[in-house]
Amino acid sequence: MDDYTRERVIENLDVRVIGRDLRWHDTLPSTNSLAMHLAETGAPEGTVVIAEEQSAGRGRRGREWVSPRGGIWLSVILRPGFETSHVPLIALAASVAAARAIRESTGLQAGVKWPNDVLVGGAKAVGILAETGPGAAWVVVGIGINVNVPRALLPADARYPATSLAERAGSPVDRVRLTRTLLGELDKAYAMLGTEGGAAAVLRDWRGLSETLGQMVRVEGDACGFEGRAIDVDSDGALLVRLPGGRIERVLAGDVTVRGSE
Ligand code: BT5
Repeated sequence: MDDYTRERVIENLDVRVIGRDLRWHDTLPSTNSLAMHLAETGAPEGTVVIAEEQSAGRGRRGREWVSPRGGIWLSVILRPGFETSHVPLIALAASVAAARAIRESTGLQAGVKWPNDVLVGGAKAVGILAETGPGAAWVVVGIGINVNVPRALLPADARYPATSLAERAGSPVDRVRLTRTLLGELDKAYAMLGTEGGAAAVLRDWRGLSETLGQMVRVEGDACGFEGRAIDVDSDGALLVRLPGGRIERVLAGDVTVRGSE
């Protein structure tokens, strides 16, 4: 296994905000849960919580996130000064940052899938969970990357196939380099979001890495399911899906399976 330590991750780390304070744990129930508690009790923006393993990792909608040793499991505390309607863009920006970091540090062709997964070879290598405090006083962005996680430990769901970077690369991946690159990319993306025109730039980057747009998709929302062609993301991060009759649905939350380009 690679030599994954706090000291090696923070050595001369060149970041403006994200990763200024790095809390490292061997095992936690969930880095998001601890980061939310820290955010509630005043931890500064940019604080990052890392665990080498999570015993109760969480996905969206109360789902489980499998997080054994060998992965990168981290959460970032943000205190965005901008409108709450931009909060979904933070998760999109995080998926762009994760895809870029994977490309830069491994050469693998990572892409993004709406709402905020990162895929490698069409399978999910990264999951992102953004959770918002009262009045959007804070946002915790949790990122889980299957780096050197053995294939056998990942869930086997044919609709949402999972993969690890080591599986795709054919050899173990250096988590120190990937974590450092990820924190740097997150720092840049978050700084950009706060600037004039930054939201549009994040959406442009997301479109450029997207494996969802142009595809026929099935959307499962809270109360409904339908199929159509994913045509774009809206300025608030909603997925725009054209139904067979031509009507366009805006999807703000839900799960998407890609049916192909036909
Ligand atoms: C996500 O949810 O993809 C968000 C995952 C966020 C995980 C990070 S790790 C650090 C931080 N601390 C936490 O507690 N969470 C965050 P969702 O889109 O709902 O996907 C969950 C589904 O993905 C599950 O129902 C499984 O089918 C599948 N799954 C579970 N573990 C997986 C894994 N390690 N790799 C790929 N797929 C997985």
